[in-house]
Amino acid sequence: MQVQWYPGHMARTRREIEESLAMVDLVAEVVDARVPVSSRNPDLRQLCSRRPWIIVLNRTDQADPAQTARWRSWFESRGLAVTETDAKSGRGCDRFIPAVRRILAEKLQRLSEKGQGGKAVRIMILGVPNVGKSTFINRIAGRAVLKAEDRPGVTRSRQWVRLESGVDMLDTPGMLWPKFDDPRVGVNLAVTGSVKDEILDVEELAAAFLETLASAAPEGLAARFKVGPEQRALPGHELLAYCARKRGFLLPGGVPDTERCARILLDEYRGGKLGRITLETPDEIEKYGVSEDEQGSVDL
Ligand SMILES: Nc1nc2c(ncn2[C@@H]2O[C@H](COP(=O)(O)OP(=O)(O)OP(=O)(O)O)[C@@H](O)[C@H]2O)c(=O)[nH]1
Ligand SMILES: [Mg+2]
Repeated sequence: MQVQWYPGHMARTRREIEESLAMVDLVAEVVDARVPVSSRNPDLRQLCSRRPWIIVLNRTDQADPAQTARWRSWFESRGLAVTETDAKSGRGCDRFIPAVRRILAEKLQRLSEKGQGGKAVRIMILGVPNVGKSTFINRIAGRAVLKAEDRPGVTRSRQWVRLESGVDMLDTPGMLWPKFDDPRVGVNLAVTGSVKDEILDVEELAAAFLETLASAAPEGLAARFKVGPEQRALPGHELLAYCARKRGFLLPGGVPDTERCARILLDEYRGGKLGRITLETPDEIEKYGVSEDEQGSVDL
């Protein structure tokens, strides 16, 4: 399934990020812990590759904790600093600023020797839509300065937020890239809410998602939709019809109401009713090959 979503304002966002880059000391990329690779925009990496970088592995409350630990090691083994957060409750957010100060320690030391130690540290927050960038900044700031809502595209322009601790944080609109090379990336971004629902065929999405779930979380599917080992290998559309029948979602004449089932499946996943499920693991990603263009070189 191919999901395309690159509205006009994305190009403007890209330009604004590029412009702001010279002003910031560090880039913090917020990613969704349920899809830590699919929710990374390759364009952003390229755009900001010469800045110190930290990964904010957010939405950890919705992800499988064991997988989150594996992802953390995976990123760290590639030389990237990581903080794990649940911006909704605030868990983990207090470790972010100390981690940033550690990364910038040498630069801050140099500035202080030059008598410029009082300057604010400037951090740009980047990420795909709806991962929790604005909520994260609100948490760190300790007040709800930025608008945050459960849909993609809430933040429309850049906004600086000044913290008492001598840190300035720049919120940016969520950014996608023009084309997903792997169709699973589109599915993962749609399921986790980074792509607007209206542009999607919900049944097609649910069918593709069910195939992922059948391997990533068979327990959740078994508990809510009675999917047993015999059904797991079914093609997505058949699996969707099976789930609709098992839940009693039927149209007149006993036809499975696959559209209703699709909506409920997505709602239940997003609402955590299927459990804390991470949709991609480091092993899989290694299998389908991920580029190694991480931030090796850093301008401090
Ligand atoms: N469960 C959970 N929900 C979160 C977390 N972080 C953010 N949210 C919720 O996710 C929704 C989106 O949050 P935003 O902060 O608006 O996301 P954003 O990345 O700024 O989105 P755009 O501005 O649209 O790009 C809100 O309903 C938040 O409450 C988290 O760690 N866990
Ligand atoms: Mg926002």
